[in-house]
Amino acid sequence: MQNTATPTHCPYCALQCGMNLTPAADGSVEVTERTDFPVNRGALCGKGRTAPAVLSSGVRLTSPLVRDGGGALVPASWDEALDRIAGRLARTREEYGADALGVFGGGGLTNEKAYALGKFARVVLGTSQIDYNGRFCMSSAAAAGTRAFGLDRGLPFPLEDIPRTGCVILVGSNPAETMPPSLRYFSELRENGGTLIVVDPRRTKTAEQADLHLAPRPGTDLALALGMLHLVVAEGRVDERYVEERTAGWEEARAAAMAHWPEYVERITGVSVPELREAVRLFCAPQAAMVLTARGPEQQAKGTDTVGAWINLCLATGRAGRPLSGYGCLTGQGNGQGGREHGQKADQLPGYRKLTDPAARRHVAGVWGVDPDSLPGPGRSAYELLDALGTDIRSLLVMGSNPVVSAPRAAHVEGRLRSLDFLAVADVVLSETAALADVVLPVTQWAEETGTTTSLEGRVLLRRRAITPPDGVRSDLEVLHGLAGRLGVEKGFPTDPEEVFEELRRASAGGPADYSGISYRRLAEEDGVFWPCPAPADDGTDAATGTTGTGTGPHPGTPRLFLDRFATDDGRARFVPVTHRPSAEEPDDEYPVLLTTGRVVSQYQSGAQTRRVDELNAAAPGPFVELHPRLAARLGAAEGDPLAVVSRRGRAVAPARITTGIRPDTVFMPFHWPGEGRANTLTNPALDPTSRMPEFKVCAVRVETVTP
Ligand SMILES: Nc1nc2c(c(=O)[nH]1)N[C@H]1C(S)=C(S)[C@@H](COP(=O)(O)OP(=O)(O)OC[C@H]3O[C@@H](n4cnc5c(=O)[nH]c(N)nc54)[C@H](O)[C@@H]3O)O[C@H]1N2
Ligand SMILES: Nc1nc2c(c(=O)[nH]1)N[C@H]1C(S)=C(S)[C@@H](COP(=O)(O)OP(=O)(O)OC[C@H]3O[C@@H](n4cnc5c(=O)[nH]c(N)nc54)[C@H](O)[C@@H]3O)O[C@H]1N2
Ligand code: SF4
Ligand SMILES: [Mo]
Repeated sequence: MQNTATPTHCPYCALQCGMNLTPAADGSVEVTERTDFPVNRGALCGKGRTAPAVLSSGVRLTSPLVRDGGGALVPASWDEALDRIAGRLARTREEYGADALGVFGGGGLTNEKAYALGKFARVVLGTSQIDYNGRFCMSSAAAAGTRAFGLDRGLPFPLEDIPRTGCVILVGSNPAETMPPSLRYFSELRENGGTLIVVDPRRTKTAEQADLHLAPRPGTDLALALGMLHLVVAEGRVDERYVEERTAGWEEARAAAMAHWPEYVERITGVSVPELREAVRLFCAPQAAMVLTARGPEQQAKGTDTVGAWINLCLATGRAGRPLSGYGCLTGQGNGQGGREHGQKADQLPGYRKLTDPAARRHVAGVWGVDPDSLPGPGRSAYELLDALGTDIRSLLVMGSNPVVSAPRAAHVEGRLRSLDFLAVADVVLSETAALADVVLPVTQWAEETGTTTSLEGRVLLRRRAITPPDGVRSDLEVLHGLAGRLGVEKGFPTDPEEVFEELRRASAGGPADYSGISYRRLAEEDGVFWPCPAPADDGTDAATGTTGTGTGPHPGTPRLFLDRFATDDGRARFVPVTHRPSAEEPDDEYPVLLTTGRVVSQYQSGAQTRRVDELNAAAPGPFVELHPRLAARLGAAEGDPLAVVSRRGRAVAPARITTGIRPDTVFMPFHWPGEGRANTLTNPALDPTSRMPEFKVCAVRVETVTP
């Protein structure tokens, strides 16, 4: 082990803050400040600072576990555990066919793991039934970005552009809690004279810093964006020349927007006409402006159209594909971006290629050394896959997700998981999902292994191994290698991450997310490399595509996309005509209140990792129901009283947290906890028709006081 600090990145969110890991005297590691990485310049949130706590053996898994005859999980050897998984998967395939095998991945997995997992499903198992938790994350923004721009990269520009633009609209994004070190980009924007508009049904810590806070009813962002576009047209603020030169489809989109009169939009959203006008004035006043969305508008059954409406606003005003202007999505998980590019998604092959594209199948099959016809077609989306467990899908491998806590309609999903013939989970801790498994595999963590992630900026980064893992754990790559061998595929699943990355480069070459010009050596020397980064001819890595490079040395990477043209066939961005529609579940007499869900700063996702850290638990000990004093008074509830929140899916109980910072018609629950206070017991799995994103951000509930 090195005695000096190892520069690496945080295991949690998509900001991928740089940090140094320094070995401590007792063999553990300490997080120390790393100021050379430009994105966070040393700043970390509490989760990043305390991440090493999850490395300690008291809270993590250090031995494989298998179910014994009495149904208890007991320690077993690696051979026994892997043999059992391979045997059961093979038996399921024999009895029911390859599509009875399911694989569920995660956006926290490194690029190497996500790539190997997708290849494992298609090549070793031969199943089409693979998807991952990123479907629950930014899939609506990805679908809308692809539709409008021909390419989805969360942010098409680096964060450093934010302070230099004129106005930013942050829609359903709460970086004060979800990416605290990124807040400085927004405060610098304001110091530079720019304006910040926040759209959120709650007056969050982020909204408190805004020049203008719009608080729409949950699920109505689509109407809000259309109302703003209506005003842009009515006030003569359309950038006609830009629309003419760089876009297509304006007439239809314009007609759709004109049907959304400001007064009508006010009735739908609760945002007043003067507020709408003010938002349009602030957004259109400067030369450059941006719209950034996160999960608020995206996690809706109309998320793709909702993001499309915000993109239309950017296009009509000439604010996309120009310096310091554009639409971006703030991706969430540590490798939320790379995790959606390399093939763990149901319809995808590495390099952001489509599984239905014959040329893409030929290219990737060539790299994998298999017949293109042997590759299965697209499978089901995440919720649909979970919903099919125990019926069409009989055995499941989970790697990097905890759906018992994080999936919508979670009690039902938990039941589906229990109804499986066989469940295997690879995790670092005994998550609520791992606790249901027949075999649990303990894997290495960020600080113990090398790998790459792609941050919310599209910046590919190198995470370095800083310490030796404890005895008894193996990496996810070793797991896939071990299972592939037992299932008769001896080659093609190396355990060395760099070897996997070298293959990923070739598989991605020529695809939309081209990594072929990126190497571990480059990543070790640079502050990351933005994709696309094709390999030049002299690099020798373009053999797979036959593409000839420019001969001008390494490609610099692409921090800014679309400045000359969009990634569509004709280079023009596409307007999509969209119109308002209600949420899948609107309030009624029985369920009169809207529930929305989200995050708090000191817990991460399903909480599997952060609920094992004392300091974070002290700061955020459990679930709560945030509600307005007026609603509390109607219920007769005081601060801290237990409240039952009941939806058509189930009932959850958590203490009241009363605040004027939320709409009186809405309650909010964070989703980080299992058990009685599990928010996802309540959520509605209504899916967006394009992205298949569930409606996490709005459903109808009834709130009741509970007599203890
Ligand atoms: N502390 C912490 N940080 C995290 C995570 C975590 O779990 N904990 N997770 C990471 C991941 S994977 C992700 S995806 C990101 C998510 O990052 P964010 O999107 O910032 O987080 P959320 O809290 O899910 O949602 C943001 C806001 O949307 C608002 N909202 C709810 N309904 C609506 C609506 O209908 N319209 C609008 N406009 N807003 C609405 C909520 O009030 C909330 O303040 O965070 C990342 N960072
Ligand atoms: N109600 C509601 N529900 C939501 C959301 C919401 O806003 N509201 N947000 C959704 C979003 S955006 C997301 S991203 C999902 C996330 O939900 P989950 O998919 O449940 O996310 P995590 O809790 O991060 O789960 C990751 C699991 O993998 C383990 N793990 C971490 N690293 C590794 C690794 O390298 N290898 C392996 N094998 N395991 C690893 C962790 O210990 C943990 O158990 O939740 C979704 N659910
Ligand atoms: S903001 Fe995200 S990447 Fe940065 S320290 Fe916190 S969790 Fe880690
Ligand atoms: Mo996410």
